[in-house]
Amino acid sequence: MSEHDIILIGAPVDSGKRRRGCLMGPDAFRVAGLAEALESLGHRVKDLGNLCPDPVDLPEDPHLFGLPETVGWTAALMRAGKEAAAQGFPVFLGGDHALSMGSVAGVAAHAAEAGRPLFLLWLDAHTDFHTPLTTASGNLHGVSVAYLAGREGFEAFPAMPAPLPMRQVCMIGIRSVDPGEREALRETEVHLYDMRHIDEHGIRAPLAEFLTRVEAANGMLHVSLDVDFLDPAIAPAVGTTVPGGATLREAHLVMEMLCDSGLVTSLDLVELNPFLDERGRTAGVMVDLAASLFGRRIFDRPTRSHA
Ligand code: HAR
Ligand code: MN
Ligand code: MN
Ligand code: MN
Repeated sequence: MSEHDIILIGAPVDSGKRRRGCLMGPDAFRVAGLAEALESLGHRVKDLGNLCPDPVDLPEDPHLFGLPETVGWTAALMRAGKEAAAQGFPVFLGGDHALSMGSVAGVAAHAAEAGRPLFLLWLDAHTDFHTPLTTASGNLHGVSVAYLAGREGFEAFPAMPAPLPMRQVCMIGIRSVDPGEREALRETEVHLYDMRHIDEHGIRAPLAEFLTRVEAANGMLHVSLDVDFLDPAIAPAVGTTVPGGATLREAHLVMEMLCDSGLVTSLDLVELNPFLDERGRTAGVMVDLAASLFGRRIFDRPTRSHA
């Protein structure tokens, strides 16, 4: 993989759900040695430090948790993401998954200006396809993909500058879907691979198929990696553990294939709650996965090994 100008953007978003702790995520990634790992792979790394949410003049919504703060984060991250995408390879250090409304929207705005389609790889136990109107929990980390797709119910949020066609979205690792999400997803052209699909066919085939489509479209590719994509046995530091997740080997293969493809242009590392970690173990796994995405490998192989 070629060298990148990597821009680390701390996004200590903790307003997307009730259980606190993700605000410590960006610093846990730093302490676990993310920048050093990426530099050792030959990349230039600039850490912008942690962002703050924009102040917004909006009342709380009794049905939703942390709406004004989450709207403020979306605005701030959208701006920062658009700017960083024009300068290098943004890596958003979360922070809970509500941050992806801003990060992906910003990158999408950049892609639209560059005249390229943006594809989104959502590595998660959850589909995060609720809207503020359908969520039962009121937790806004569960609505990010719906916002990015331009679904209704987001009037309080900044307008999504370039809504993503769902056929450009691929979800892998899915194993917790609410009825409202399932129904809404059925109406879309999302490429969705649940854990049963992975068990039956392996993780390589669906990812290779998606990467082929990204390449054929000359697309940009944003990867959003939720800690709970991984099995809780290897990644306990997340508030919404779901058993039966990706193994360490599956996750590394995904990252190595993404690296070989040369197609990834931005990345979120989200939902790490260091308060729930065991001696920094989960933060370490996430840093290792990021290193695989940026070129760490056991031996060199021909590039484009997914083709
Ligand atoms: N679907 C559930 C809800 O809306 C759980 C969402 C959990 N989301 C995350 N990120 N942890 O994927 O409340
Ligand atoms: Mn998520
Ligand atoms: Mn999740
Ligand atoms: Mn390819």
